[in-house]
Amino acid sequence: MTDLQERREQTTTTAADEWHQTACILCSANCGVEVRLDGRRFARIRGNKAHVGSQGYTCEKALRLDHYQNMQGRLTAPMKRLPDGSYVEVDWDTAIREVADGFRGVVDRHGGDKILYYGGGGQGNHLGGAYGAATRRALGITRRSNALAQEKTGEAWVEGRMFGTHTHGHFADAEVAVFLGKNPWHSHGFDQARRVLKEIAADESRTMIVIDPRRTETADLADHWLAVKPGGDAYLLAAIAGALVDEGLADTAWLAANTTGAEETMALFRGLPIADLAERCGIDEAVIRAVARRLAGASSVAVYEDLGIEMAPNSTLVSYLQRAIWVLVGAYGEPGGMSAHSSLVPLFSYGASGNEPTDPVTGGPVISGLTPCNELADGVLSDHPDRVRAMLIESGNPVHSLAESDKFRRAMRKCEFTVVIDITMTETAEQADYVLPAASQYEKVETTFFGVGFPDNWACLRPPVLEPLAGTLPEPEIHTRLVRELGLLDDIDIEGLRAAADDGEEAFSQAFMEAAMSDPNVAGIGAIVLYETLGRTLPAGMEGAAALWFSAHQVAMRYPDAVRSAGFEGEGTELGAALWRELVSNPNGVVFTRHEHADSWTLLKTPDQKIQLAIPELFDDIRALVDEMPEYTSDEFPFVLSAGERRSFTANTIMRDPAWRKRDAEGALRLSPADAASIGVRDGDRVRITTPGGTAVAVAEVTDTMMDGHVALPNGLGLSYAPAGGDPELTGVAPNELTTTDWRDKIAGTPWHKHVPARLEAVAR
Ligand SMILES: Nc1nc2c(c(=O)[nH]1)N[C@H]1C(S)=C(S)[C@@H](COP(=O)(O)OP(=O)(O)OC[C@H]3O[C@@H](n4cnc5c(=O)[nH]c(N)nc54)[C@H](O)[C@@H]3O)O[C@H]1N2
Ligand SMILES: Nc1nc2c(c(=O)[nH]1)N[C@H]1C(S)=C(S)[C@@H](COP(=O)(O)OP(=O)(O)OC[C@H]3O[C@@H](n4cnc5c(=O)[nH]c(N)nc54)[C@H](O)[C@@H]3O)O[C@H]1N2
Ligand code: SF4
Ligand SMILES: [Mo]
Repeated sequence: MTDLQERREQTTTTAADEWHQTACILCSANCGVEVRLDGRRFARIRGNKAHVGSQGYTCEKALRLDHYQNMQGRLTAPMKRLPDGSYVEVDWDTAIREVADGFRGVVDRHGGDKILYYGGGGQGNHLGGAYGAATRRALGITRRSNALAQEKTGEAWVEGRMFGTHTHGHFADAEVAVFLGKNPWHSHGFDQARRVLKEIAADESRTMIVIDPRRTETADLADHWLAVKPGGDAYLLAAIAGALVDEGLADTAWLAANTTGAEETMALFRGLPIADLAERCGIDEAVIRAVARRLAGASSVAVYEDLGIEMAPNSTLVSYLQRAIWVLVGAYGEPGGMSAHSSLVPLFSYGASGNEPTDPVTGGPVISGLTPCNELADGVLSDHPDRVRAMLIESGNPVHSLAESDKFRRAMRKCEFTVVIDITMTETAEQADYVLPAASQYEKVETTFFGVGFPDNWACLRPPVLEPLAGTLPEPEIHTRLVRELGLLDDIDIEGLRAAADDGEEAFSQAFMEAAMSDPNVAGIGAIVLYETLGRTLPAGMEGAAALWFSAHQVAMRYPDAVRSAGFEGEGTELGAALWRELVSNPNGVVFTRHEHADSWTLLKTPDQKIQLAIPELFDDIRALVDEMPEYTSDEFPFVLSAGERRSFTANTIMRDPAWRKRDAEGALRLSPADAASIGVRDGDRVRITTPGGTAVAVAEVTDTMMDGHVALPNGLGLSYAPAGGDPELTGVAPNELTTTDWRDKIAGTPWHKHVPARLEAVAR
């Protein structure tokens, strides 16, 4: 038995006293956990101390993961929609044949570019998307989108122009940490967030700055909580940038050496009316100047922006302004500061930055290959000849998660052919022509590509804890069957490659490279060729890891020194092979690159490997900030609703069973005491919320953490769920029944979900 098989034996034994290493899939942190089984139940769950990133840390949510794994309503057979809207079970062979035929028909009638591929991964499952790429290739699908195109595309638009790549802060070591529209106490986003936040708060030499209208749990730990008016961030940040330049705090020598465009950018900020901007955003000028000085005086500054600005007015502009600020103070490339990083599999490509194509139907910018989510449904519902006619959706729930749920529902029904791959009958699956049941994230090998660490970056390939539930298949198998049915494997010498794989990695590597050179299809559907060949030599359950073989070799080729510093030995393909072996056999995760700080500069992808501080396309918008700040509220809709807050017991739509929530059972509408009094509601009363998009009733939570005029609903509520033996029940408000697709950023098309005008009324008791 090989070492690998031995480890696999150890991790799949079902002895009740055995701990299985896996990860929490409820947010991007993917903390390592260990579970003990009782049959198929997760009897005990604890943090995995040996995990490379989380080192035993978890938040309260991980302990409730049995509600995911053992939810009611798991699909156990492919479902086919009948003309009356009901579903019948079909066997897998029939489903694969009919799905392949259905898509082939759309390709014949309209072309593969009229099919939309949506999703590809949630918080903890990104392997399926790697195989989905092969199905896209097989069908000629070029249109893509996923949740990133309703949050991070504005940021990517900015980062592509400034750095040509993604940057991230090292909060564990930062002297000054800034959270901008981000509540890491609940939403995490970096390893061991609460531990890090508490450390910063306890250390007098370090400073935490939180910019958020709500006094969040993170704000409570901050040295400076800037309670910005909702939507006022552009004004606040312009004022900080203005103060930096005014007071001569910009690091001009550093800027001259490391950036281009600094002078024109400083000229733009010089002389901005700081007092006026301060008044508009609701923050004292003295506080703004104090923050500017603190940033300028710090040895390291790390900044995290998130949905509070990415889903609010001026979102792309704010993404730029915050970066301009930390570049002005020279906060790039220092230990504890901001840096580019390596990736096992990059989530974004920046190749077209500055020259983004537009969607042929909606005209929106296609950033990193993604059509803006807010334009998808409108495009389908239009009569444009190039509109999308079919959809393949996997591991995403766009009917629930995208603006104006009903519009997406109608768009799906208007399509000629729609297929959803999910583990259960979601709001989106309920509109599909076929639903293919996937194995859960604990029933197959999985990983996340969210890793953004620097100087060390890690990845964790988790072996399955359980066999797939009967009737379900892991995505790699589903895509392989589809691609095979589409005939793409017919001309590839799978047997020959399999034989090479049996002869060992070196033989396989050579045979695969030769095959890829002689037939472009081999590379095009590479994940599936790897799955069918190398994958078959991996221990049972690990086949789906095969797609990462290529990624491991690529990382080793791109960053050989950093991979060697991380402890791997060898040159060329030996180095990649060493990394691959460790990845596929270490369930505690692997540090795959260990960089020098100087690498921050070589990792930049700008033509001159300097930071491009100026984005002239945004300069007019910055000049316009001297005008009045627009008010989006009115007499009809006097409140600003943040539709989709992260809380203790929210996890997008991954957790459907409402019983997983230990508090805030229905997901309350939070509002300030003064606002509650003004509409005559008390804690626990019902409130009707009306927006331009719709209306809903929520339970009220009166809290002095909310600013007057600002109210918030949680994200991920309003899911239907049938408890064992019971009828389906809807708990809480689905936020996108209240949003509209036109309410969005003019640059990236990202929604303004944090800033929805709303009216509130007490519902009679
Ligand atoms: N518990 C939990 N954690 C999660 C998730 C989850 O569902 N549940 N989802 C994960 C995902 S997919 C993501 S993208 C992240 C998101 O993580 P976050 O962005 O941190 O989460 P939110 O609570 O949606 O928004 C952050 C803050 O924005 C503030 N805000 C509202 N309006 C404004 C404004 O105008 N300006 C500023 N500056 N702030 C404003 C809100 O008060 C809120 O505190 O969380 C991840 N982590
Ligand atoms: N109004 C409003 N809307 C929002 C937000 C907000 O704050 N406000 N937040 C937005 C953000 S930041 C995000 S990231 C999105 C998230 O929304 P989506 O991108 O739609 O993702 P999830 O809700 O995580 O849905 C994941 C789906 O994957 C399914 N699933 C779970 N495990 C597996 C598996 O192993 N295989 C397959 N095939 N499927 C699986 C689940 O059942 C679920 O249907 O929501 C967005 N929508
Ligand atoms: S929800 Fe996020 S932070 Fe909490 S345990 Fe899971 S992965 Fe870790
Ligand atoms: Mo997200």
